[in-house]
Amino acid sequence: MTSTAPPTTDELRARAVTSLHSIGVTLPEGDDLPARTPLTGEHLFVLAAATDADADAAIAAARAAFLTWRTTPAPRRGELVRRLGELLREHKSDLADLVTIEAGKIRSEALGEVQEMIDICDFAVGLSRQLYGRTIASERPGHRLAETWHPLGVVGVISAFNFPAAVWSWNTAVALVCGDTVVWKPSELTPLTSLACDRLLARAAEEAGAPSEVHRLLLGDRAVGERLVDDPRIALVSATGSTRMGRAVGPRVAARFGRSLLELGGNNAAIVAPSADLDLAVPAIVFAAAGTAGQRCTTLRRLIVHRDIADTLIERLAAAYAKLPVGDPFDDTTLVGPLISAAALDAMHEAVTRVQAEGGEILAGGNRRLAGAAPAAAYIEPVLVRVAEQSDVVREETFAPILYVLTYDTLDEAIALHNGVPQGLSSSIFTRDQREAEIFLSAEGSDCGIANVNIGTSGAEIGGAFGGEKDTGGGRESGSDAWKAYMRSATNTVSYATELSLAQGVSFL
Ligand code: UN1
Repeated sequence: MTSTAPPTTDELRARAVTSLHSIGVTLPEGDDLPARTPLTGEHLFVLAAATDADADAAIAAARAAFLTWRTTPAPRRGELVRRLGELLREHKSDLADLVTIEAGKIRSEALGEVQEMIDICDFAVGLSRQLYGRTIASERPGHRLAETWHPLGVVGVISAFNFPAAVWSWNTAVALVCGDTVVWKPSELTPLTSLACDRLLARAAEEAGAPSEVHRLLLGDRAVGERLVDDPRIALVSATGSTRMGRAVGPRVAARFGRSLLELGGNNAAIVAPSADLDLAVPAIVFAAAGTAGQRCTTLRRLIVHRDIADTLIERLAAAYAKLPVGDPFDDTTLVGPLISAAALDAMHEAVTRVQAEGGEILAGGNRRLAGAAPAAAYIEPVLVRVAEQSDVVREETFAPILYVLTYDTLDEAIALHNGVPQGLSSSIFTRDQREAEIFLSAEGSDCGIANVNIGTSGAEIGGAFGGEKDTGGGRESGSDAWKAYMRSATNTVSYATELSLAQGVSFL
């Protein structure tokens, strides 16, 4: 396969300017925060990072806004999110352009990311009328027990480059209807997308009559994130990123009794059983492993295949990998765009070298592409590699398109391999055997927060709760009842009796 070269940096800059203008963004010009594109690896603009004083002012403004926002009726709060969803529909293409330019996603996945934002806005608008608490039967006559959900405070959102817009929207749309305000520290690799999201929300607030301070954006590096982590005015820190980052964030927030919601690394696996429908499994596996250039936290990184079908499946996968178009993500025929940076490419090379030294056999991929046309960019063919055992390198998350193939003989063995890694985000089994599928989904099966049957590990819908166990951090975002993390509950005991009665049969006075 030949690779289509990306547009020039000047062309990408012009395209970014068109999208930013259409959305209404004015760039904060400065000299300390470069906005770059992985398509060419070059700088587009240099922006200004937030200072410590900016961070302090943003947190103070969001805290002050919380005091009024929390008493705004939830369905009214939903109107703000509804307007945001409408603006996202209107600017879907503009925002997707920025996602492609900054994160390197192919067009279809960039549009999918914005669709995911629209979906969560719809979900959150519905939720704004469904923040239900339970009524509980009291043990005492003339008493009523109830659970009430109240807004929590300012939510600090720390997000990663790979979903530069959608992860913000999962947190922000839900937090806003829950009555919280938000201060956002996006990845320093995707400032333009963040500015566009912030602007769309500011416009939605203006048009919906909500205070603009319900949301504050802080561009900058790790130090800005640390401000959010340590500031007692931030009630909840919702952080997406590496396990290393989560290990630093979790204890620091806990030390001040703040709440954290961590969505960290994954090392997602799929088991392919002998009865699997391979016509379904092959494209599902290739999308999950090579899609987004292997840079989703839900990316499929380990394939655990029954020995009887291993050769057949490997042959089919290797053939599909050999045909994967790698190159310009704006080209409609491309399926794999660039890695985010040269450092990501180095990490990928290092992992592949280690696994080869252990006897791993490269079955497909691994060649660099477009090194002449875009020398500062990191285009690479996704790698398929057969390994004999689940060694340390296989047990680590390398944020790149490497799929390790392991074989198994019994389902017990497959599940043990599957769960034998530190992370626990997403998982799947391909089988037509209902018993196997149910065992995989049961308490003795997958230990992940997401467990699928006959569909890959990535590309979860927003309606379910999203997150994982073990080193993935334990948080749940997005749908289902994940909203409860953004609120505080109060248990109310109300007596309408004429005589005092104490619980547990205690008598006094
Ligand atoms: C992430 O990679 O941080 O399930 C989020 C998925 C997407 C979200 C991924 N809906 O792959």
